[in-house]
Amino acid sequence: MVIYLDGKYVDSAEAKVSVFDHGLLYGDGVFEGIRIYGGNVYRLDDHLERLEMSAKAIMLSVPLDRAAMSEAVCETCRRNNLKDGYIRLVITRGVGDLGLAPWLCEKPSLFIIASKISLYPQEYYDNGLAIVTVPTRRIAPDALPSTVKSLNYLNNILAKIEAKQAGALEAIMLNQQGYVAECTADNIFTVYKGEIFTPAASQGALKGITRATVFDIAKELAIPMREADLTRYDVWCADECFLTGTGAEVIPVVKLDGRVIGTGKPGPVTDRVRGSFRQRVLVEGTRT
Ligand code: PXG
Repeated sequence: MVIYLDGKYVDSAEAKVSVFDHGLLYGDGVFEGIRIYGGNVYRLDDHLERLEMSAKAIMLSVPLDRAAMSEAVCETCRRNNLKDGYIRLVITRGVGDLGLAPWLCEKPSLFIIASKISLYPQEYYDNGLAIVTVPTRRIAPDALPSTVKSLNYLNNILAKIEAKQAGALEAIMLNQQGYVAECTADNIFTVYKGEIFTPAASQGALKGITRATVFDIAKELAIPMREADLTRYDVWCADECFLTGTGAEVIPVVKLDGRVIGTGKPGPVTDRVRGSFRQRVLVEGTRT
């Protein structure tokens, strides 16, 4: 495997960062997870824009401009002959000393991995996921904006451990007020009386690229959709529920906290959104 690392394409065995990198020492950095379908990088510009904004929010400079970044992503895919897979783009604060001070880190480090992805098993797309609500809360937006896709995923990881302990593959994280924020690596949606609802970023949701696609799909299919404050009750009593993420794409949820959602089978709105998503990824995207 060939990795892009700070301007060079190197073998994965040589792709190493320092133990003094603040990305490792403090989770000081930002990242993106991007998909490539049939040689087209899905919504690359949107991902690069989010990366730039995440970096701006933590006062980290992106080493390359948009065009050069785009080219580096495509070239990494080409060098690995990757047509379908998952791209991880990471910018760390770079090498510093053992103190927190980011201004002592001379230059940020940028690396790009173009690899395969492990998806949820197909049966969950066909039959839906059973998920749980976990005790670990989403970090409050006034502590760390949920819109920043940072290298600090520890609370999501704790939530993921709690999900596993409860026998679930994904989990709802609530915000400090007890409203549904999102899942550990996916945005969440409910369908109620023909309308789609999803928590706002102000409630602790990441502005997911797949989530943005669902807004576009809803518009195209003339399905009413809006952001709303959701409680667990709203999810238990929804007609349908689904999750979205770069890795998960669009996946139905049929149970939350032991309560069957709707009919207990993936619903018609979820199916339409999923169908439209599958179409879009095949035709949209930046050709590598
Ligand atoms: N919320 C959180 C907290 C996330 O980390 C999403 C929502 C969905 O956003 P996108 O832009 O992907 O539609 C994410 C996605 C994976 C994976 O394997 C995904 C994420 C992080 C790590 C792994 O799908 N972020």
